[in-house]
Amino acid sequence: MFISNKNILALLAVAAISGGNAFAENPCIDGWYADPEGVVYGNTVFIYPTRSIPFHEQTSMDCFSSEDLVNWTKHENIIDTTEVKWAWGALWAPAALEKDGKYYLFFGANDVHEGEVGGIGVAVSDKPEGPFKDILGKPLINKIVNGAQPIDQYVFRDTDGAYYMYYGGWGHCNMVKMSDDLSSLVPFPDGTLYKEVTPKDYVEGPFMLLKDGKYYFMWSEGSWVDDDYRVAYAIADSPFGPFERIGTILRSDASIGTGAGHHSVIYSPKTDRYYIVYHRHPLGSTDGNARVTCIDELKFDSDGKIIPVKMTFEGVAPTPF
Ligand code: FUB
Repeated sequence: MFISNKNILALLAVAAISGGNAFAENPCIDGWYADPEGVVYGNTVFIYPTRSIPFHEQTSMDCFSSEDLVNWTKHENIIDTTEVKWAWGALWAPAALEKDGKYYLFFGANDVHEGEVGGIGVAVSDKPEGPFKDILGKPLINKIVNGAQPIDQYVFRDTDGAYYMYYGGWGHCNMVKMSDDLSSLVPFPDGTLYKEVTPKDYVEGPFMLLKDGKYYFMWSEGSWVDDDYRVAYAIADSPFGPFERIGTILRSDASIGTGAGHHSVIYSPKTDRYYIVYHRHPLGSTDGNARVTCIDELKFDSDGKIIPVKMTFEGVAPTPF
């Protein structure tokens, strides 16, 4: 009997979910990678991370693709600072999405401070794995508004087709509305361009998940170099909040890894399961940049609350998308 690759994958997924042992392993990709943005394009999952290497060497980005969360293909140098003329270094924390057949990559550059060039940029490609071209030739957001460093953007498509970007470091989170071509900001109905939506204890790394009509807003707290780095969340009825902190969903586990945070969430419609893609420090590491990318399952209780994540070494079962 002929069994296609797709059927083998589905069989493996069922076997693993029902007690088999063909799991993915954590870290799920080799190398020092942080701030992973997981995105599903068709039946393929992409991870866009920061290269967590010495600061002045963070001048390029790689991405990774997989059809099962177990086997990953590396796509090297999808964008670098020779393409982004205004960026001299520190390409951080990408956000990726597809719109109208084009693949957009947002990123932070230069660890920008007041009066400097840098901030959030936007690039585009015909393919998810790049190469990406800088669209504007300058930052999309350069200014420090409401105290928020322009880094760690996440771009969210609401049910009415509006695109919002949540971003911000230094303990402040802003929300902006994006133009149709995702290359400029447009005012909210009240004429403002920036709305501060900072939840209690927020530090950086915002992420939004729409599930069952509720807006699950998540963020990282603490310092990313320390063991107390963690992820917390709120649930709101609107993308504008208010975002009332409910609790911590990801944190250090002294038997698995420390400083777990800056995450994203992906959903497999084929298994109806959610997965958290995040970074953590390996046990015993002392270098703040020693960060690896991992995937574990994200589960909800019967009230829709997020159950704190159990980090693992074995990772998740083979999963089709
Ligand atoms: O990787 C560089 C910075 O570290 C990110 O922008 C922050 O979110 C933190 O993870």
